[in-house]
Amino acid sequence: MAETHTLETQPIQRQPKDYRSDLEPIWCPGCGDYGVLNALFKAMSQLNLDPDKTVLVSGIGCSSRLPGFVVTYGFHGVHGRVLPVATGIKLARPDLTVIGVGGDGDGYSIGLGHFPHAARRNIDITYIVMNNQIYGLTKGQTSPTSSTGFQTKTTPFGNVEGSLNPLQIAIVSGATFVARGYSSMPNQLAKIIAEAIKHPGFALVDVFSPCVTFNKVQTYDYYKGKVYEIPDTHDPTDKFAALRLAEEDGVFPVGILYRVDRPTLDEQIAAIKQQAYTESPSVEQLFKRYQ
Ligand SMILES: Cc1ncc(C[n+]2csc(CCOP(=O)(O)OP(=O)(O)O)c2C)c(N)n1
Ligand code: SF4
Repeated sequence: MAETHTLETQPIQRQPKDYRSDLEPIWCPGCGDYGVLNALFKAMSQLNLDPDKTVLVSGIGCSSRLPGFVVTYGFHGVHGRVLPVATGIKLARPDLTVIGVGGDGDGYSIGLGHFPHAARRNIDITYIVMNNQIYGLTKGQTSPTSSTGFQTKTTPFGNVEGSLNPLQIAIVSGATFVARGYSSMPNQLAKIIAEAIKHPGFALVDVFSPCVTFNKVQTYDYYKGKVYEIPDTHDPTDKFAALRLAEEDGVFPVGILYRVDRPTLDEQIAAIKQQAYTESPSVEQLFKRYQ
């Protein structure tokens, strides 16, 4: 009698290591981006994401190398252009999980024009920004999140500019999920990233990710005692409470600051497409309309 084979009916539970590609990260030893990568592996495993249905999109920078280290589809794009590329992918293929990654220079300087628009459109993507408050890849210039007074190669006498607050910009622009993580708290960061990916809508996860080579101010020691977990008593639907948390200076709340529900861009576009297919007039009717 021929041997019978039963089809695998149980979904495979992927482990964090299953998402690791053959490419070894070339970040400096101690770079915070390793913690972010590990947290992402954990989050992907917690959600059992299918690599064939997941796309990582990045710009340019040390942090933007991340898609190469993960077994998913990846798009290493142009500096500052994570969000338009990610938006296009999500609109073309709403069935995919789309995750944008990059640095604070990439996202909040050259890419800032795209940031409030992705937030207000509420496109269903997750955007993880590895915020080291400096340009790492180009060897240590100030970024928009660099602190005032910060001495770098471009600001040898100290940075005279104020720093922008990405969490507040995201909240006031209409993002429906806004969180902060810390690369040295990978378990908490993994939970935040998993919640962000599950969230239907634009989800920002800004992550403190120290640059050990060029940022000698915002170091691991600097964050010690300053980073604290947002207490359960915080109501993440309270916009003003979220803005106040984001405003805190000298101490840094990590966790989910803001989370609300609103229709996403991709579901609204899909509905309009459906309407256009079912209600579109014939060519003859269109000609008549313009006669
Ligand atoms: C259009 C364009 N402008 C400038 C650059 C040079 N450049 C490459 S990476 C980078 C900044 C990277 O800093 P950040 O995004 O903070 O990432 P990090 O390297 O710190 O992870 C810059 C200015 C570029 N590649 N393309
Ligand atoms: S230069 Fe900084 S950001 Fe780039 S890999 Fe090294 S530590 Fe990380």
